[in-house]
Amino acid sequence: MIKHQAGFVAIVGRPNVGKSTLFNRLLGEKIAIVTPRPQTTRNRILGVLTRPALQIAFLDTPGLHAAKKGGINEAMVQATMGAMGEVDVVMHLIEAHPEGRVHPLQQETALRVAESKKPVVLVINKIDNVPRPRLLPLIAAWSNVHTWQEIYPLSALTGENVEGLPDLIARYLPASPPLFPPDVLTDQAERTLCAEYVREQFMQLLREEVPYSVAVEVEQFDESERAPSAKGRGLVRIDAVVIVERESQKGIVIGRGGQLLKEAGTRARKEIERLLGCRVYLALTVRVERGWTTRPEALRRFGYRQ
Ligand SMILES: Nc1nc2c(ncn2[C@@H]2O[C@H](COP(=O)(O)OP(=O)(O)OP(=O)(O)O)[C@@H](O)[C@H]2O)c(=O)[nH]1
Ligand SMILES: [Mg+2]
Repeated sequence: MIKHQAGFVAIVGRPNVGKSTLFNRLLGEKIAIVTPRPQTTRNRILGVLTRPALQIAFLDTPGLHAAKKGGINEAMVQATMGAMGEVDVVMHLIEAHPEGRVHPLQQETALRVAESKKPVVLVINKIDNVPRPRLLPLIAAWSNVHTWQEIYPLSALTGENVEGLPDLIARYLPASPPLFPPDVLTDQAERTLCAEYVREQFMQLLREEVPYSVAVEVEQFDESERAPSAKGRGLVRIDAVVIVERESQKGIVIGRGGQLLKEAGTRARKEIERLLGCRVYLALTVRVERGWTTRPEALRRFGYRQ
């Protein structure tokens, strides 16, 4: 009989290295939101990959960075450190330097991850940015930083070399029956995913510090007409609130003549329709919650803090 393996794997690394892109690609679904901005992911997200003799529970995590005490950034780093403590294997993602070098900040984070005392697979992402002759010297440079269990180059964006990663990780997972039923993909509720899809659009459309002051809460998720009927496809009605932390940010989020709010709403609605597989009516309102990014109870409410 083939032995079954299962375990938890945390995907960690500096902000913006492509953790969520890889997480989604491994799972074949868009569960975590992805933007070109650092610090997009704010909480840890479970995604389960189920294969015939292997189940890997991946945890996508917020980026590791030097965070100020007491606010959302510290909570984000704590979420990542906590995840590292709970898993069988840590997958440390770095982004390939186009010149084939190890960046000092990356090295610092890498050594912090090495302290987890867990088996660490170093994944070099974004190899689509690296001229091929630079790749081997880059792998050699990283193997000098620490004795990693494995060094594995790939591109989460193009999918190059991603396919072999689960089997490589499996070498470090225990023999175990599956940890989740085979149909479980994530621990994120549909309404949470919808809130994240809305936040993704504001992360993309807003500038400077404003995207970091935005949280999104789904207040109503009405599925009463979700089932397709003789009249046509089903419909889900969603009321979501876009929360900012300063009065002056409200107007920015709404935009001139309501343009920005409308654009974000339209884009998010299309994505949510794809996710839910039905029509979606999405109503967005904007609310100010002064200084929410530094208030523990607000961070808890949004799921950014335990
Ligand atoms: N060229 C290239 N870009 C990539 C690759 N993987 C991710 N990206 C891009 O890198 C940016 C950040 O990707 P994310 O997946 O959000 O990165 P992250 O590590 O989850 O970021 P945080 O959640 O902010 O810590 C996005 O613009 C992605 O499209 C890759 O393999 N190649
Ligand atoms: Mg992310």
